[in-house]
Amino acid sequence: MMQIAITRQVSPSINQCELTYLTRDAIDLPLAKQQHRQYEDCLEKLGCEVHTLPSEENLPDSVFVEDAAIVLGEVGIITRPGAESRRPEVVSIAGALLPFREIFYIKPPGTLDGGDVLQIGKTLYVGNSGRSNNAGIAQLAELVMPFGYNVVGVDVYGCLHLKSAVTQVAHDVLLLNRAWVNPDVFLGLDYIDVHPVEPHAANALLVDQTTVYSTTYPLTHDRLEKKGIHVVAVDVSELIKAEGAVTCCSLIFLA
Ligand code: CIR
Repeated sequence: MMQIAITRQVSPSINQCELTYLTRDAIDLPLAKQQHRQYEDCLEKLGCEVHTLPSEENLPDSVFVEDAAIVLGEVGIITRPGAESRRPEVVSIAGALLPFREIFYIKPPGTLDGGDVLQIGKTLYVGNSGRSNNAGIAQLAELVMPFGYNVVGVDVYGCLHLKSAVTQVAHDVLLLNRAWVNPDVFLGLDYIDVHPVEPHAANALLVDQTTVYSTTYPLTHDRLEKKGIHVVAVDVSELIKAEGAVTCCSLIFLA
């Protein structure tokens, strides 16, 4: 079994990206590309075989491949992103997943962004966000039920996606911002709070035993290390200006 990571090169139009909670700040395209390459190098070092799709000139947010699909052990779900400008992104992602998984689709009126789906074992926590609606969450629940997954809808407040508010940093440990999500939802799991001056710091990418984490949040990084979490830092500052972070730049699965 190989660990596959699907990524996509940064779009030359990334400065036209969707923004919801951030104000627009110029993104340095060459630097964004360089940071993205370093992110891919990091995944490779962690044992992933990186499959990079070519950049999409007219899809500003297409580097954020996580939002276009949910890849489970048994099946791939192609999403219907909440932002209309992002819907065409799924076509090439479906093509990239087809060799590895049977594919199902979220259909209108459902909307769902992969950034709203946090998988912990056989439970899929799904953010009821500005991007994912009840119809999308219900369709997902129906599609994955035959494979033994349980879908739990989670309210999120004041952030883009569920995984802006909470991610997994170790087998049974989450990193979260309790202003954006209620920790009581995650019964039986331990959690670490982001440092109060770093509200955006809850997005971490767990690859096996290692947590890939942005250099932008040193205070929360310290908290993770003090709790014994093994962290590898990557600088994704330009992608953060597009309201993205470390989970959203890849789709990682075994094949
Ligand atoms: C958007 O608003 O859709 C993009 N600018 C950012 C998406 C980030 N995706 C993610 O965190 N899963």
